[in-house]
Amino acid sequence: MKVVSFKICPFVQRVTALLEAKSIDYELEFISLSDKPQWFLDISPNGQVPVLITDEGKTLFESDAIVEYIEEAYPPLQSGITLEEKAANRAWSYLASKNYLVQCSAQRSPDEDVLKERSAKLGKAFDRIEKQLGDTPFFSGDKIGMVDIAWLTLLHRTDIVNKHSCYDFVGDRPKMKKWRQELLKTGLAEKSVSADFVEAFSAFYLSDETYLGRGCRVVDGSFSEACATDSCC
Ligand SMILES: N[C@@H](CCC(=O)N[C@@H](CS)C(=O)NCC(=O)O)C(=O)O
Repeated sequence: MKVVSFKICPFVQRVTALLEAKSIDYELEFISLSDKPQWFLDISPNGQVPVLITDEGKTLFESDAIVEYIEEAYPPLQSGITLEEKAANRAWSYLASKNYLVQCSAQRSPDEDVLKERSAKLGKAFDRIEKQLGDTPFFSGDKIGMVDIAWLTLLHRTDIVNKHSCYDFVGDRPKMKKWRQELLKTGLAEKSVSADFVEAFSAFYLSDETYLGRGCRVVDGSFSEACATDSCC
């Protein structure tokens, strides 16, 4: 199968993370979103990535639909779960994916005030998942599942931002912090993106144009002057 991709797209990463978690072979084809090729526009009804082209040549779009297809068409990540558990997984996954663009926009904040406002929005979703997390390494227990895959992209990005700027979108949420650690330990974050992902991500989100890129740091819960080194903690 083939995934039509854009390097720093979180919706694409959710799909590739699931493929990696299931050890399914796939090819990637990167396109430019500012100059979409005609073949892509011909097969993508919404003009967006990800698009998945199955081994049979069928074209699928919308990441929610694609991950559902991958979960059902191949040996499941989570076998033997009830319909209610499946529905709950969808709902908690949706809380992640509907916040991908919220996180993107927060990462692009030009200044402190905008960052505060945008990260507060993301924080509401983080509060809800923090309340729902238990004491197991992953969302539903000891094995990685669909909700973990959906949240992986958000948590991966919080980790990159945190390493660059000392600002942590996760904030004071201990269960999420532990969860992020467990998810990163699986290696799926790196496997689901290209080798130059951090570079490409940083060029867009952590450049001089963004508050995070200029190396904001948090002291006693508030932002202090910019610090532009790679590691300012
Ligand atoms: N609802 C879509 C959202 C995908 C999406 O927003 N993709 C972005 C890249 S991260 C895109 O293709 N943007 C190009 C455009 O909208 O023209 C999904 O879940 O697949």
